[in-house]
Amino acid sequence: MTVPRQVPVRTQTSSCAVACLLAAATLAGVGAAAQPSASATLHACEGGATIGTATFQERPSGEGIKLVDVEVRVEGSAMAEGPHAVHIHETAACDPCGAAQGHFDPGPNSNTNPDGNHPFHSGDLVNLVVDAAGTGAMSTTTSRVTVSPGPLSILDEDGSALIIHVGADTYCPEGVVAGCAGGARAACGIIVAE
Ligand SMILES: [Cu+2]
Repeated sequence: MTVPRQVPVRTQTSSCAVACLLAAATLAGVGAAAQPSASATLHACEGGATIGTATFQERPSGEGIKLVDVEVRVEGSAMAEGPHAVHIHETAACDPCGAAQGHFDPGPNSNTNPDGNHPFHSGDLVNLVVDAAGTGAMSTTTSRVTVSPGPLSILDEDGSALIIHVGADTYCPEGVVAGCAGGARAACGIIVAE
């Protein structure tokens, strides 16, 4: 009677020891390489005040596809209440905000035209909703871009910028309609590797 009881106890202790070692190794960062990440400090297009941040955290999906978690936060009074289009634009330049050029859309069939190829660009994201106090947060995940090097990397030769627009992104359901991707630019941040 005693022996059968001891066997499961020893087994449990043994598996616990392995699990504890793995947990400790994970906590210490051993065996888990840091995933590529990037960030941008967002400035108002008029006046240049700092109004928020954007972060880009890459991670592998269960199938090994690269996913990027994007988080955007703004505060202050620079942004009007309501939804605002958010995109990754094709050039790391914000002075003026138009210097960020069109939407990030690499590849042999690239079409960075903001309204003319929307919402099909690689850099198209989702609306940021700002409250009456000027505070807003947006969180989304995209598989259209990567932070790590490669054909979809937002840290390519000329870099990229995150743009928040004055208007909402309608995602252009009617095709090419002026302003359907958010219209004028409200804020911009150059994306830099972390
Ligand atoms: Cu845009």
